[in-house]
Amino acid sequence: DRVIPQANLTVEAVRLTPVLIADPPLLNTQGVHQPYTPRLVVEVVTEAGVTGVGETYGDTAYLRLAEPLAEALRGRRINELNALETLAEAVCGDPSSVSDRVDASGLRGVRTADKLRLSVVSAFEVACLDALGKTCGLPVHALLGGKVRESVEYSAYLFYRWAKHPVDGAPVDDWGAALDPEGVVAQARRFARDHGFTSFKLKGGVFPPDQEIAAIQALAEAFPGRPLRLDPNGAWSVETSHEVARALDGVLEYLEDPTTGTPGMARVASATPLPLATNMCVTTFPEIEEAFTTGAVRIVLCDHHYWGGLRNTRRLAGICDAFGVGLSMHSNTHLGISLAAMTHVAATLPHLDHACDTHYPWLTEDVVTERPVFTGGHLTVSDAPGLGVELDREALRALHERWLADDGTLRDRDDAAAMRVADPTWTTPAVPRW
Ligand code: GKR
Ligand code: MG
Repeated sequence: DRVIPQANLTVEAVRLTPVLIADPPLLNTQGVHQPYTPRLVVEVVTEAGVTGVGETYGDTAYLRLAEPLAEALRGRRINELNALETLAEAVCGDPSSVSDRVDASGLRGVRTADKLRLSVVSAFEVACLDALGKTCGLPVHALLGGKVRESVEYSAYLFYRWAKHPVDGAPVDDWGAALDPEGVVAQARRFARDHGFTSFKLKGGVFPPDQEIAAIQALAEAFPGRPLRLDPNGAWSVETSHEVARALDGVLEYLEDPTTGTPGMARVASATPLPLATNMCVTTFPEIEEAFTTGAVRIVLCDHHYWGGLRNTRRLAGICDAFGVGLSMHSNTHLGISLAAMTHVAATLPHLDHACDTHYPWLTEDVVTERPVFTGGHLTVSDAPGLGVELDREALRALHERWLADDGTLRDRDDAAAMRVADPTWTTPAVPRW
């Protein structure tokens, strides 16, 4: 009776639910967030009736890859995780047929067909781990080898932003605008007050570099000694990056993706003692060698969505260790399912050297019944079976209905299109922008 019956591990059904979630008007170098952003919720149900959940990008291209994988998973076992990537390769078809329609923004690095598929696989892997954990009575971190910390630290993710979307009927919040150093510091103070964050990241690439340097200097004055990061998503030339690095050396904990491409990052890195970090030029295993051997980056921001799941994230962490490269964590707009997955994997990484990024505090909606609470900027690692989250079916239904009702304009993230609502002349800026 100590053996788990096979039926308890066999997948009976997989449900895919695309949703649209409210998103504030956060600015980045490509434009501004749309009023709603797509996410995909994946549910894996075993023959014993246990449901595991996962979450990934919800743009149409991801959904189209997820459909055949959902079909192919039926009858397989939730513990056969090493076969997931090969299964996806076999059944998802050639993702190059859909890759040109997704994430034109490039904020997540160059989007190759493989990356799209891995981002889809990640949600299935997390859902299987959740179901497996619930079946065995073990938390996901235990399935990954066990936690090495009781809580995971997150940073406040500061954005330049408008007070509201320039669209009638769009969701509104009470944050107000943040378009200058004072606004950024006020935003940081609210994050610190409400969630206890002591580490701060500013999304840059929005205003000319001098203004963003001034915002970081204002943060340094307001929060002396606290870790600060600036991330313009590759908006600057190598020369501009040198200037910013000179101005902020000793002020920043790290500078994230000042310029695009590994060779450019290596040129910036060679001229500054300031550590460079990336979630753009190292987002797949084949990209690691060049970046690490040329000294282009000292910190990689892992993201289990890009890398194909929690186990691949641990593999990445091992490679970083071997090269003496530090580890941090990247985020895009995401729900509580992914936040739980991020927290579990982060809890298992011995050399996670920096507070993780999360967009979560910007969100006013979720599909989990209990919203996680940050204390002192940390989330406690759950020891409940699986991820430790429960789906709020009513919320999931409502957010899915919003997706169904959309005419297609919001089903693919398009920050440039959202910007054009305010400025019809806006085109995605050429890189480098400054
Ligand atoms: O949400 O606007 C945003 C961010 O710019 C996001 O798309 C990036 O992927 O947060 C990300 C980053 O660190 O580059
Ligand atoms: Mg980044």
